[in-house]
Amino acid sequence: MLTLYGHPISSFTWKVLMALYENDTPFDFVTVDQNTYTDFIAKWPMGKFPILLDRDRQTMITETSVIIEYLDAYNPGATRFIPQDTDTALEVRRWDRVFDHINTTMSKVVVDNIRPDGQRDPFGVEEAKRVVHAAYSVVETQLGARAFAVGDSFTMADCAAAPALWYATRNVPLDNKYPRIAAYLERLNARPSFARAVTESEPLFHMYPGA
Ligand SMILES: N[C@@H](CCC(=O)N[C@@H](CS)C(=O)NCC(=O)O)C(=O)O
Repeated sequence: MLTLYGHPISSFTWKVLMALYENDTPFDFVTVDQNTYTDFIAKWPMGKFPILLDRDRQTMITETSVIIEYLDAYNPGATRFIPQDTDTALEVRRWDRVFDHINTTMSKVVVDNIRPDGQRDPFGVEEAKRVVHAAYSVVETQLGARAFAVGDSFTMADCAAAPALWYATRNVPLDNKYPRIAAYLERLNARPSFARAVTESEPLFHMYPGA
């Protein structure tokens, strides 16, 4: 049995939820909060979530990209996240990294909004926005006429893209400069696996100023 430790409004948790929902993979969900934090941090002192526990195989997997590769290897379903072709697989991993980079960089902008006066970092925020715009521009070029981030099929890169772009575009707006990203995000928003992760978390949006 699989158990995912995460938080319903965490963008990296959405990335893995999307992969689980794509294939209707059964799992239990543990919300990382004040009640479960001690247990979570004992399991993974790095404190980064989500993490996945596979009790049948008595193993713990951390890092969202590794979790999704793990699901693809040990719990495969109709949606495959890593293509068989080596070169296409490398492209998927490369764009997965780009979208995770957007995700992490965007969170600097969000976190700054909730810092107390006097502890904000305007230079760091401007630099983060510059990096996100640079990433938008390479993603815009990459998308071209594609429906998905890499090749013709949905992959792990799209699992990374959906939450990263959903949150990033609310905090670093596209400003009508990236029409392919806007259209791609609409397609991702309409994907049932992602729509489900977002809808389920809506009651908690008030907890996160960037949502
Ligand atoms: N590289 C990690 C990033 C995970 C991550 O940053 N998760 C955020 C939640 S969206 C987190 O754990 N934040 C709490 C913290 O950094 O202490 C992964 O892909 O799993």
